[in-house]
Amino acid sequence: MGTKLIVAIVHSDDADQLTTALREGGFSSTKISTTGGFLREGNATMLVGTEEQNVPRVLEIIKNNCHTRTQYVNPLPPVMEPGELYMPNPVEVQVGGAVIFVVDVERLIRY
Ligand code: 2BA
Repeated sequence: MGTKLIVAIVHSDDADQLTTALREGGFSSTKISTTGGFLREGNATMLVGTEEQNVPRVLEIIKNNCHTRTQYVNPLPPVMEPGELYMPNPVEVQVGGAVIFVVDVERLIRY
C-alpha cells in the first residue's frame, strides 16, 4: 500500500477543530495559513500524510468538520465618468467546506 498526501483547503475558522479531530483519529497534520486567489482572504491548507487505506477515514473527518459558507464579493468598480455613482452589487459565492487534493507520495523520509 502506498502513502498519500491529502491537501485540504478549508476555512480558517474550521482549521483548529479539524486539527483536533484528526489528532483524535490518530492522524498527524500540518496547517499552513494560505490565501485564496479569488476572494484573496485567508484560508487554511491542511497537509495529512497517511497510508492509502486511511484516506477514506481522513476524508470523512474533513467532511464532518468543515462547513460550507456563503460569502459576498464586490466586483471591481467599472471606469467611471466624473459625477457617476457606482452602486456595488455584491456577488454571492459558496466557499468550501473543503477543496481536497489526494496525491501520491513517492517517499516519506524522517530524519
Ligand atoms: P478562493 O480562490 O478565494 O475562492 C473562494 C470561492 O470563490 C470558491 O470556493 C468558489 O466558490 C468561488 N470562486 C473561485 N474562483 C472563482 C471564479 N473564477 N469565478 C467565480 N467564483 C469563483 P471553493 O471552490 O470552495 O474554493 C475554496 C478555496 O479553495 C479557494 O479560495 C482556493 O484557495 C482553493 N481552491 C479551490 N479550487 C482550487 C484549485 N483548483 N487549485 C488550488 N486551490 C483551489
